[in-house]
Amino acid sequence: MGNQKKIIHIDMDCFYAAIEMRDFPEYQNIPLAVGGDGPRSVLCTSNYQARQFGVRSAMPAIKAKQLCPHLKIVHGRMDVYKETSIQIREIFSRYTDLIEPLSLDEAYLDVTDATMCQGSATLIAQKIRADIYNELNLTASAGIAPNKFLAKIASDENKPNGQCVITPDKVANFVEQLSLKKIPGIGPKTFEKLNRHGYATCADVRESNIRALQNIVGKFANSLYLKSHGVDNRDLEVSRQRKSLAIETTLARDISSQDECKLVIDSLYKKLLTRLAPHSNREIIRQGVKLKFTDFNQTTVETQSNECQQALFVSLLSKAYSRANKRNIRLVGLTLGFADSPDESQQLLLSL
Ligand code: TTP
Ligand code: MG
Repeated sequence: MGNQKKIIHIDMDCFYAAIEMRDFPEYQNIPLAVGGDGPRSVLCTSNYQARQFGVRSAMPAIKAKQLCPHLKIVHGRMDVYKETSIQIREIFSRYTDLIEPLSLDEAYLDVTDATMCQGSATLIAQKIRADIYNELNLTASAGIAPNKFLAKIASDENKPNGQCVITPDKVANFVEQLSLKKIPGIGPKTFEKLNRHGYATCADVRESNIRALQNIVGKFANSLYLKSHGVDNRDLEVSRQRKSLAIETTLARDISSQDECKLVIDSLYKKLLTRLAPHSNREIIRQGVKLKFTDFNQTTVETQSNECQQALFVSLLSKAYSRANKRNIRLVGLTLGFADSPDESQQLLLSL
């Protein structure tokens, strides 16, 4: 079907714990949890080694210690987790503009119209996970499916450091055997209630009808019925779109001529075009060049522009370079400014 969406759900593996293991190698081969270790504190998360002992998120630290006496519990560093989350989102934005973050460590991406990787959502997910691993030294898992509901369930299938694709032709099969407790919104109590009425999997729900379900789960019945058929029509709730795209490089050695700067601009320009590809629907309104000098002062020259032109960057460079006053250059950067996109309601009107 031509109107099938391609949604990727990315979820970092034992996110807080993985960051602690990355930054403190002494935690790498021991069961580790993040949280308070006081008598009343609960855990935020734990690494996979600790999970083998039954240690879980939101578990009281005392109970976790009973299950795993040599568990090391460290305090969280929220500032580092937030900073890492921003870095992860920057990686997502290389592939699409349509990103819905759900928490610090997970997001939906809509890559239906993406052109990278020949439009293959599976390959895009692989590249995103490789970028995260190579640049941040962390692993992520991904689910790829025609909607948000299935993508989220899929990202959990091959955790940690794995991915799972549910192509449209596999949806029916996949939901058939899906346990109802995997459906977001069904907690342990609701699951038990459904069980008592004879519902354990999506197949059981499919054989039933909405009225019967309403008697058990009330107004959740509709959504449960649709989900059991693998249907979820929710669009992404996209976060505020980026206003600009910037790319820069700190030079291996300081340079002292405009010609050398121009060579750097030529190579940055090529990279900028690659980074621009996922944002091809955005209207360009500005171009800019940034130079940082050996004394760490920097200057930026910008001008209005409605396309990404190499020659314009070169002429902006001349102007920026004229401010060097014999200082050498240590960093060169290029920026593009975007017009605000019409918001969703306007887009809807435009499409009518
Ligand atoms: P999750 O993605 O639920 O868990 P996780 O990334 O630690 O592990 P998994 O590999 O199973 O995805 O949550 C992301 C982070 O949010 C987690 O590292 C810590 C924090 N968190 C809490 O602080 N309390 C909680 O109860 C949960 C579930 C998560
Ligand atoms: Mg996670």
